[in-house]
Amino acid sequence: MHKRFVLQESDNKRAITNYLASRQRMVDGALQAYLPKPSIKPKTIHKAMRYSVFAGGKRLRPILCLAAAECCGGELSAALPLACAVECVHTYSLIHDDLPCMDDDDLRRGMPTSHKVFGEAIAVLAGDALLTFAFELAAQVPAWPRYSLNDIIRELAIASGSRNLIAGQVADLEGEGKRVSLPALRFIHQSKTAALLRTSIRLGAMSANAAPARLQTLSEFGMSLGLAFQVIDDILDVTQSSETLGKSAGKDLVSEKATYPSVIGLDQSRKVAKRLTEEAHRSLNPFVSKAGILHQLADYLLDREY
Ligand code: GRG
Repeated sequence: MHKRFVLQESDNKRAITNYLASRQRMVDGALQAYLPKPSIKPKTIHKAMRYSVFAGGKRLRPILCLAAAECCGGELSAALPLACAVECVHTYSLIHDDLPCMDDDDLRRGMPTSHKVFGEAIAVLAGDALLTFAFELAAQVPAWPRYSLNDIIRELAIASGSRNLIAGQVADLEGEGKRVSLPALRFIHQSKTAALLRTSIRLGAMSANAAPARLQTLSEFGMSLGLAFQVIDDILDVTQSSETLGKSAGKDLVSEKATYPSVIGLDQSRKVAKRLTEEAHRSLNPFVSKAGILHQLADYLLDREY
């Protein structure tokens, strides 16, 4: 490979790593400020909420929300409550997914899971409280000329509800130990992963009062990116260690979960992830040059190791 190209590649990698670190700090600072303090009664629940939120997640959904707002010419401060709201929904889903009655996992974000630390009842309640808190956060944004507060709340509710996030979890649980077709697997990925990713991006765009055509473009980007993200998650489950992932690796195989590698094999899964990422890039064409950071995030996610 040409030396200049190698240099440029490592510069790009450094730039995106710095970008992610600075956005993570911004999101962490906002979550620190927004979440009820651990000294507020009942202390146990507020400690449990904070424990999982600050256990070390990548903050991918809030970062995408902020990036979409920026690409549409919006203010980061306007998108921040929504960015934090999607992270709260995401963290709730992880706490509940780890419960003994679901995936029964001991490790998440490199730390013992909520029910291991606080017990099952408090873990259920911490998840419930984070889901509810997400709506409290979303309800504090103003209306924008094109998007009412109803639109915002409805967007978050639909992505988190029984036709998306929960639909995916139900189909995932019901598919365990069974032969799952590729369309059924795509439905699981679309619902349990891509819908919330897409909504994170849409909420960012809505906070920038994006024109409907722009919102549609970003929805398509979010869906392809979300599907690619889950295929990569499936691949990492079989190729990486628990230490690298911060969660139990190889779990999908043990619980006989339908995944891309189990249905079409690792090589084909890598091709699918690449194709979906290319689709995500293509869907941004109408943005011409204004979506640079979204392109970079898509490439970063394809190459990620955890
Ligand atoms: C509603 C209980 C319930 C579950 C919904 C989201 C979910 C279904 C289950 C959680 C486990 C899982 C495999 C979700 C798919 C999405 C996904 C790959 C989550 C992990 O996201 P990352 O890698 O996690 O962004 P961090 O910890 O970095 O935030």
